[in-house]
Amino acid sequence: KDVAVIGIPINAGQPRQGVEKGPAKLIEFGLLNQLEEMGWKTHHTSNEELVVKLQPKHDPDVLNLKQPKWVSAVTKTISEQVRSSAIDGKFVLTLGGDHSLGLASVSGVFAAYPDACLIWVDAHSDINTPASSPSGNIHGCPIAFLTGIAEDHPDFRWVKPCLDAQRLVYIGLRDIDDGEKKIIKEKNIKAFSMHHVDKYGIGKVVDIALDHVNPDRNRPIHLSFDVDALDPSVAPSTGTPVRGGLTFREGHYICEALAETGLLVSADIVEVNPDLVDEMAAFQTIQVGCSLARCCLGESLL
Ligand code: DIR
Ligand code: MN
Ligand code: MN
Ligand code: MN
Repeated sequence: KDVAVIGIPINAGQPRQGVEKGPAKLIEFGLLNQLEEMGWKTHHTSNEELVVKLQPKHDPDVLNLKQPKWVSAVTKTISEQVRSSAIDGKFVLTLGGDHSLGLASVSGVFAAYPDACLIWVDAHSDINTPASSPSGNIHGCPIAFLTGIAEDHPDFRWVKPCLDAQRLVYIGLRDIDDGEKKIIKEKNIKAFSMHHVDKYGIGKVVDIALDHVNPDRNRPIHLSFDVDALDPSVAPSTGTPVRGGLTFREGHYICEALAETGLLVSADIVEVNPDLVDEMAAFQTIQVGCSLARCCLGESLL
């Protein structure tokens, strides 16, 4: 049991400072020790110097996207770390950092496991194309590049369209742009909003989600968990909180149920911003981030 814990301390995919401190805070809180106590051998890479080193001097908007060169350089470089750790047979746990890092984790995991499927737990669908994005923030765009539906963009030509839209499922959505709604409809992407969580309950939602992306339960699974999927009362310190999110247990249930399949090969815990709200809120959010990560790695399985 080996886990590569890969920090991706990036904030360039969105406008709020502080999210780059998320990975270090999760580690400082004791995540590595916790995983070791569960019997995992941990291999940690913080990438702190790397992310700073890769910041270009000049990074103007290109085709509406903000700081494209920095996001591209970081995610491209770290996707290689993810790929090689996955090929090594390690569980890959990436810590964010903003959700533009999905470009690194999903590209890397799908290079190692081309038949994998993706479960994206988020208040947002992060499927804006450069043209549809109302903000220009790249954390709202990773899925558009990964599925190959984004318009050609000079900084993201390295991203292979590795993700079939039918191998993707969303859970927790409640704040989706009009352009994104259109894409989700057109591409017939399976999406469970909070309305569906209320209607069916989280147990049923995860079952149906898996039946869709992984009907024979034979595909490796990558989970990308944006902590803003959780209700802001559970995870307050995040850049774009939205009311009416997953409860503490619903969030943990998703991680536990995926771990229980034995097919989970990698997970992202992203958008923890310890500079937001206040110190208590930050502590609470970091604590939840650590416990979600532990559940992904099998804590609470009997
Ligand atoms: C919005 C917000 N859909 C955008 N996205 C967020 O900027 O594209 N993603 N907050 O996490
Ligand atoms: Mn997100
Ligand atoms: Mn985000
Ligand atoms: Mn989000």
